[in-house]
Amino acid sequence: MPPRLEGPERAAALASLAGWATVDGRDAIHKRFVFADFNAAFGWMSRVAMLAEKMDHHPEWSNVYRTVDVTLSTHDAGGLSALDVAMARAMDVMAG
Ligand code: H2B
Repeated sequence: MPPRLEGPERAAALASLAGWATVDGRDAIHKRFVFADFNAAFGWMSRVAMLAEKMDHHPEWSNVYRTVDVTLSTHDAGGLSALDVAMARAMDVMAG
């Protein structure tokens, strides 16, 4: 498990992510994805789920119709790590 991101490395990683915001009260990031419809949302979740298994790194997320709220944090590290940044980037790419 990678260490928590800190200092300038953390700031640079956060600045490089579009639409992701830090979460109040914990070291995590959040983004709301809104898709065309439920099928697009759930299809994306399925593809992300397969990647998450491959990475052994899993999002906290919830889905309502075409909206998916995602929070990323590395539980084993107690905060944000490079794995969360990699997962955030992959999610953005997969969302198109
Ligand atoms: N996902 C996330 N987001 N953080 C973790 O620390 C984590 C995980 N740890 N998925 C993995 C699974 C760990 O529990 C297993 C045992 O490798």
